[in-house]
Amino acid sequence: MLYPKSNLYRTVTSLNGLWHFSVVADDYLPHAPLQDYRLTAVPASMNEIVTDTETKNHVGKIVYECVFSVPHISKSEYRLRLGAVSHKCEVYLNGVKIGAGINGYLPIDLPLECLLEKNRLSVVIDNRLTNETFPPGRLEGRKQIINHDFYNYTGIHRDVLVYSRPKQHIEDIEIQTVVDGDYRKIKINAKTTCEKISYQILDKSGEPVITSENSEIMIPNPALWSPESPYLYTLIAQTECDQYEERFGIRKVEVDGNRFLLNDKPVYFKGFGMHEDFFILGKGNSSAVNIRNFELLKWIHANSIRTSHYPYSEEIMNLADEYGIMVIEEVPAVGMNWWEENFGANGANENTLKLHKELITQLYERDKNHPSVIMLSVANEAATNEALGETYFKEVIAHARELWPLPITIVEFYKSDETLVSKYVDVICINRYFGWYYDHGDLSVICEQMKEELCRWHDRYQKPIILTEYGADTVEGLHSLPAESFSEEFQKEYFEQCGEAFDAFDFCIGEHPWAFADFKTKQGLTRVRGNRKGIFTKDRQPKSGAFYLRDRWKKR
Ligand code: GCB
Repeated sequence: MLYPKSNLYRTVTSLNGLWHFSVVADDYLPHAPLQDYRLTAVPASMNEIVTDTETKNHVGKIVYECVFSVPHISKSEYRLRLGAVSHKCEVYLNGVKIGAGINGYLPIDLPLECLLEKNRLSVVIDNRLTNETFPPGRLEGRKQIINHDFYNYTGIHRDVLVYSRPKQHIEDIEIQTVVDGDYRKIKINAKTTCEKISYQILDKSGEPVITSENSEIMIPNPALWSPESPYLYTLIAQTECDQYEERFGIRKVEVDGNRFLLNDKPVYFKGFGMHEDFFILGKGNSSAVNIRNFELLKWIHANSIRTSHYPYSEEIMNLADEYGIMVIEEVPAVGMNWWEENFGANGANENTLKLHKELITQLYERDKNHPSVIMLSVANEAATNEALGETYFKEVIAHARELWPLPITIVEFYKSDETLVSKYVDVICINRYFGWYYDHGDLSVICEQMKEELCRWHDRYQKPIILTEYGADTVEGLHSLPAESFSEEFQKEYFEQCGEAFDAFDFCIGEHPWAFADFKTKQGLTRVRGNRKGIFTKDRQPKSGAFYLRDRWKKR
């Protein structure tokens, strides 16, 4: 799946901006233009824009509508790309259904076949989460029960683009890089309806490196991609009537014993789990917020992130390539730890499993050419301790391995002797909150408990381990000497204790404190205006712990 780009053969028109929207009944069909509407913004979540609780918390259907026109271009076809719509949607052009979206975090790309002079685009969104959605949820009438810790934002969260491409076009490009000893090659797998295709590779400064009609190209002495040197090449694929430019990097990823190797060198992961979340925008993509996040990641000497708990926008993936931030990609399988209650006694049904696999495929289709992606997480804190969970995830992981030529992981909540799934993955990823959810406020137990935990996992699996979550809610400006929970001092000392434990073992290959920044979640007794475990506040200012991590990671 190629991202829409404009060039001599292709055009892109953005439909971002003001749209009409309305809450609608379950049987609503957009046969006629909306009469009774309110204004909303794309991309954004509607929840942080409206001022009435009823709309903000609406569970059910909502329609978004806009009108657009595009010039007629002979020998070209138009398509529509919605970057992400939360959660499910049906898409109508001039009242006629043209397609549907199955989840809130991956693009919907549809042909626009019957365009008129003026076109009415309607997106009917359903924000309900059930046992057949990702993430899953449960409904009690109109009440939405969710089992994950982030706000259930509703809206069109990423760009809406109408694009044209030639009827005879390049459909897709997959770039595989092969690095073996001194041997470096790229293999291009291009899908095209054209007869002939040729390739040119440009270096970082835009200078041509090589031209070829062959889909296997040797690049003499290539620069490799890494966080220290995020070198990107550009591939230009050219046919007689189409052209497409794709950036790529050359790198080798491998797990060897206790080590995670990038270009044959051991990696220590420093970074965060995060959320796409900001004031007023909700989950709406914003270039300014994205760049601020990456500037902060570099400032604190991070080299990696996990896209907890769903795929992030394409723009974020491009920035990760460019800034040199390694990405553990995660599919929106979060909150799958209540099999009986949510999925029934027989576990997840066939539709759930099918969709889970489909999302892994779609994510691969979207992100396969990003050098920053170095591992795939198939779920966060799932019921890996149940026999049904084992059967389910064994199949999910096998499917992921067929596609992704990368290490695979699952982020674990259960203990090393409880999980039945960690044996199938390459890297152990665990979330642990010693001194917070257990022995709350006791800084003295953290280091020992963490060390014991790391040893238990390593003794059992002999695999490298990353702490993908650990942390403490911290209210900025709250100080306490000696440190007490919720204060900035507590968060800092908490990280110090954890750091000491991680440094004791070379099989511990990384630390991702939770979370990059404070974020909105459902209201609850432990949540004072959201989850406050951020190392940065929601407006992206550092808490005291950030300075400790910056210092530590500079040396690590
Ligand atoms: C977790 C979850 C994460 C939560 C975090 C917390 O284990 O993976 O989504 O936000 O704990 O703060 O409770």
